Amino acid sequence: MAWPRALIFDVDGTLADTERDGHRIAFNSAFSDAGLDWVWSVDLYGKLLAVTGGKERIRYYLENFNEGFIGPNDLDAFIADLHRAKTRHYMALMQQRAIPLSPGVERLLEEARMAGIRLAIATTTTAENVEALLDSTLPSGAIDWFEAVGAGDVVPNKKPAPDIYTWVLERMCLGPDQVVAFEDSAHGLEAAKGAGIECVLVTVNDYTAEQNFDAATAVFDTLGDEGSQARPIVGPAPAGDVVDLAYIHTLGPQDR
Ligand code: XBP
Ligand code: MG
Repeated sequence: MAWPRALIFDVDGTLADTERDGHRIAFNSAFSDAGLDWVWSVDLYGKLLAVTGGKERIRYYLENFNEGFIGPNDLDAFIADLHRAKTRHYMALMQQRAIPLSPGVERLLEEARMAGIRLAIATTTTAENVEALLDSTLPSGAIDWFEAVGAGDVVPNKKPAPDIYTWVLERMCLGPDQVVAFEDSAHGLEAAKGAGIECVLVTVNDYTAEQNFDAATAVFDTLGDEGSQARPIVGPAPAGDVVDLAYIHTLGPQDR
């Protein structure tokens, strides 16, 4: 199979449903440790997801939902400290195996590895969080399955900017027309498309199901797995009931 040469995965919401019961909980624990009475509810967190990146999200919260907070003089350092604590809490949650991979993710990763299709990650979350999630859900050393791990502050502009996808493509020496991106959100879709990746396959979750995915090549509830078929929201149904390499190949240029 000449196309695609690589699969590039977003992490949060795509590899696993980590926002509501992972990142949100870790933010709240960090706030509590710091003696702050901030509590990010499930609903509020949905609004805060308008901004990607944890440090950026804390700042957005202060500017839009907690304007009365009198912060320290060095707000950047304060936010960075809070965010480091949040990362520690998130990693601890992953060590407790708090969040499983989404249906079909491990199946598709294994299939791609067997077929020699290259794998990469393009995420706005922190690199340690990616490794902690993979360590808790896949065989040891699974981070090495991914040839490039584009994460967090490695680029100056987070999604919806295309920078993280461009960074990954450069590291893999691949063009945008040689890969498929997997995303769960409108921000992620915009980032991949902005980098010139036409084939973006979206799997939705509770926070992203109502977003606009008109620009996606296909939209599913999940990738589907044994006993739970992938339900297409946009695009053709896969012949084998799951999003597998045979199905992904049908989404690409047919002369390759
Ligand atoms: C998800 C995000 C991240 C996480 C928090 O990005 O927006 O900000 O919510 O991560 P993606 P950090 O779906 O691209 O993986 O706190 O580590 O920034
Ligand atoms: Mg995501």
